[in-house]
Amino acid sequence: MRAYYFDNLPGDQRLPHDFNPSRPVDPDTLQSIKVESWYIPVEGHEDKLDGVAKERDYRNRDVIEISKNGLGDIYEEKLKGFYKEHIHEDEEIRYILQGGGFFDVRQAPSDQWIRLAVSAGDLLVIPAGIYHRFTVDERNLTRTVRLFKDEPKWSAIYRGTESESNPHRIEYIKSISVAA
Ligand code: KMT
Ligand code: NI
Repeated sequence: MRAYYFDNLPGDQRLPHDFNPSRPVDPDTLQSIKVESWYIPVEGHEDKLDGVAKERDYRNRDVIEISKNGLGDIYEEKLKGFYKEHIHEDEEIRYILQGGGFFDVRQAPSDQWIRLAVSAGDLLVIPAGIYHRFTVDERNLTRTVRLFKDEPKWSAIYRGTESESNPHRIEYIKSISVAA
């Protein structure tokens, strides 16, 4: 996984949006906003992924293919939805099987976007309460395992007044201020 500051320029969300020269984000910065990642080669990943799932109490999972093929007519609409800034009340855990994409996460308190470029083998954990969004890249394909603590339910809370007062948002902000 590569992490760098998003260039904030208009244009296709599927393009890298890397500054020139690039402004990489170091592991300490990712740690300070509670983003975690591992690399597990896809070939023979099952046991290792099961290990992480067991250790962190992720009891459910499904596989989703974000592509024209996988989603058909709703592909473009889904892409727009994933790219709308939101939070969740649980961690977002993704293991990329094929293709890749970009998870953009907001660094607090500066509110700068950090772009996480993921490809096959990347396991990414985005904490509850962090503002983020997702897009496929120019490959137009992300096949990913979604891991869940409980039932595979997934609701997004879009950024606004309500998200700001959400207890998981407040808890997240508190947790990163103490850690800093
Ligand atoms: C989310 O909530 O941001 C997503 O599930 C993105 C799609 S999974 C790569
Ligand atoms: Ni999300």
